[in-house]
Formats: sequence, structure tokens, C-alpha cells
Amino acid sequence: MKTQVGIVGAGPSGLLLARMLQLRGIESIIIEGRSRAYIEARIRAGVMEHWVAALIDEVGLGERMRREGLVHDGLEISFAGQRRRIDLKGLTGKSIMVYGQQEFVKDFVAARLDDGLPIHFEAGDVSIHDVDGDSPKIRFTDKDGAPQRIECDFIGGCDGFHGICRPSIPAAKLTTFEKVYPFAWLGILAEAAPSSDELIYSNHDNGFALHSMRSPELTRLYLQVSPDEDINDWPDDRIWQELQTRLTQDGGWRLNEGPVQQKSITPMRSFVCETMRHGCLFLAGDSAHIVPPTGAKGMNLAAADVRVLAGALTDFYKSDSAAGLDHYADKCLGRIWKAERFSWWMTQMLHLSPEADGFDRRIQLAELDYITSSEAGAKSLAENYVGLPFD
Ligand code: RFL
Ligand code: PHB
Repeated sequence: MKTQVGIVGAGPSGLLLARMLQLRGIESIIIEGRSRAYIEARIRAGVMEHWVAALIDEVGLGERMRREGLVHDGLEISFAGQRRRIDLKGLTGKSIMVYGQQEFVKDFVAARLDDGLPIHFEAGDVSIHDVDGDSPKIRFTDKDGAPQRIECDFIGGCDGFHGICRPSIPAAKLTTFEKVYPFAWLGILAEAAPSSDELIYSNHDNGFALHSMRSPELTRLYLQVSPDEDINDWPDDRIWQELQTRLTQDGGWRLNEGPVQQKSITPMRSFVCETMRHGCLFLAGDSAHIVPPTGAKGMNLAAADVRVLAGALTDFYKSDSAAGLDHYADKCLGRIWKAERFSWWMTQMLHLSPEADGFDRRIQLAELDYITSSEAGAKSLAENYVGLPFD
């Protein structure tokens, strides 16, 4: 097989990159390790920055999102027995879109297959070769076990944190930074109507909790737990009891409960690989960086990388200019580090660290009081949450 851009991974990064290239007349082939059913059922992000929703419209795939997605003008922060609202729209003029990542994935996969363009699902033994030269290759076995080879000009490394692209770069060429947090998130998807119109981020003496949603019938909820927690120690009753305690601390109401469709534990880390290019290989999204989910930034950052990469590849093919490709990492890293900062800051402000003492706890409560009562404080949170402007 031959193409212009070989893309490893059919997550938000790979699918958006392929779609943007397609609309600019640039060919690509996507290789995905999992099945279509698996990636369409994988529950992850829920919050899109305003410009990501606009980009999805721009690439012609916003129809279902506009119909089923939920536009939120604010969010709530609960702490010290009270709940305060951050007026995102009033402070920034912008709203966020609550639309499940798996719905985004379904829309992009369907559009690509309808257009007769390739996604090779269930690819095994994926490896990349000759990225130092000008004819890189991707090797894999297809879902019938037959060996395959793709020759291309460039490779999009869109295969997430545990993919093969980043580890294919020689260790001596990699510059990475990492922080692992002493807690994790236990997330559930429940068949219950959301208990509030907006997201509630809660800081409680028992730990952090988050109330989010996917539709008028589905609630998405998270609890801070320890990273070595066994999910079997969390029967549904215990989860609901803890969610009720942490999320309704302002009193006088209860969360709607319902059957739990899905539950899982996610560790929390911050990670940046500043080497986003190696020869013809370009990393985008979670393959290059991870943020703890407290700031709702991961998928948005993936889209921001892809926006830059698609522009640089277009300049290369249509204007014969490699300048955009040469400056790809520099252009992305400013936004990446700002999102890393915001996600780290939200995480430390809202979670209970096992290492925190009484002083740390009081500083945390003072910060929550400041951020939710000062216009300057709230505005700083709001402009980061809805998505910082591009330069
Ligand atoms: P993905 O989504 O991990 O996709 C990578 C794809 O590559 C495939 N793959 C391979 N394919 C072929 N060969 C290999 N060797 C391969 N290895 C892997 C994988 O199967 C997969 O399909 O990365 P991408 O595209 O960069 O997208 C990143 C986002 O998925 C991620 O940042 C977000 O989900 C993070 N995130 C959130 N981001 C937001 O912007 N807003 C949110 O509200 C939000 N909430 C969250 C989140 C992530 C969470 N978890 C579970 C980590 C909430 C949670 C709980
Ligand atoms: C979600 O709805 O899954 C979600 C919302 C906000 C976050 C993280 C996850 O910060």
C-alpha cells in the first residue's frame, strides 16, 4: 500500500487529522490496533472547548453533535459545605460542549468509511521503519493475520500514551517530563438523569468527586480513590454512598441514582514529550502528552496539535514549504505547557493529597474561596477551561 500520510491510531487525533487532510486533498491510511466496536464503546472525555466544537462543524461533522451535545455556559465548584458557580459565558463570552468522545469517534469513523477511505482495524504487530529517511514505512498484520506494509511520506503518531510511535524514537533523542499523582479516578456511567444542569467539581474531606453527564438520561460520575484501589472493593452501593456524601455537601438534595453501565479506575499523571518530531514521524495527542483529567484538557489538546500538524502538512504539499513541519513542536508546546499547568493546578486545588497537612488543607480552602468569589480568580479559571485563544 502507498499513501501520503500513514496514521497510527483511530482516536480523536488520528481521525481528526485524517479528516482535515482529506478535505485538503491529502491522502492518508489509518491503522488501528482495536476493533471498530471497541473504540466506539470506549468511554473517555466529555468536555470540548468551544473552538473544538466549531472545528468539528468546519470539517462537516457537527450535525449530530449540535443535535445531541449539551452546551454549558457555566460549571459549579463545591467545597466547605457550599456550591458556587463559575459563569464561563459571562466571564469569557464562550461556552463548552458536553459530547462524549466515543460519539465523536463514531461520527468520524462513519464519515470516513462512507467516503470509502481506509481504516485498518485490529492491526497487530504494528511497527514503523525508516523515519529518518524520506520514505518511511508502517508494517502490521491485518485482522486476518496477513503481513502488510504501507509506504508513505510522513507518519502521524496518533496512537496514544501506550502506543508504539513515541517508543520508536531513540531514547537519546527524547526529552520527557513526568509527574505521577498519589490518587486515581473511579469513573461510572449511570442510567440516571443528571442531578444538576451543569458539571459539579467537588472538594470534600473524603476526597474529590465530579458530576458530569452524557445526555438527559446518562450521568457520568467520578470519585478520587487511591491508585492501588481494587475495583472489586467498590460495589455500586458503596460508590453511590460516597458520591452522595461528596457531591451533596451543600445539603438539601440527593443525586439521582440508577443502574451502573460501566465502571473503571484511571491513574492520574502529567507527561510531556517535547520531542514531537523525529524525521518523518510526528507525534500528536496523548502519544506526546498526558494531563490529569481534572481540567478536561486531553482531547482538546489533541485537537490543537492536529490543527497545527494538518496546517503544516498542507503547506508542505500545496505550497512546497517545510517551515510549518520544522516548527511543529515549537508551535504546539506553548499551548501544551499552559494546559499542563492548568490541569495540574485544578488537580492540586480539588483533590486531597495523602501528603497534605492541616496548613495545606487550609490554603486549599482559601484558594477555592478566592477563585469562586473574585472575578479575577474566576476569570482565570474560566478562560483556561473554555480554551485559551490561539496566537
Ligand atoms: P487515544 O484516544 O488514546 O487514541 C489512540 C488510538 O491508538 C490506538 N493504538 C494503536 N493503534 C495501532 N497500533 C498500535 N500499536 C496502537 N496503540 C494504540 C488505540 O487503540 C487508540 O484508538 O489518543 P488521542 O487520539 O491522542 O486522544 C486523546 C484523548 O483520548 C484523551 O486525551 C482524552 O480522553 C482525555 N480525557 C479528556 N479530555 C478532554 O479534552 N476532556 C475531557 O473531559 C476528558 N475527560 C479524559 C477524560 C480521559 C480519561 N481517561 C480514561 C484517561 C476522562 C477520563 C476518565
Ligand atoms: C467527563 O464528562 O467525562 C469529564 C468532564 C470533566 C472533566 C473530566 C471528565 O474534567
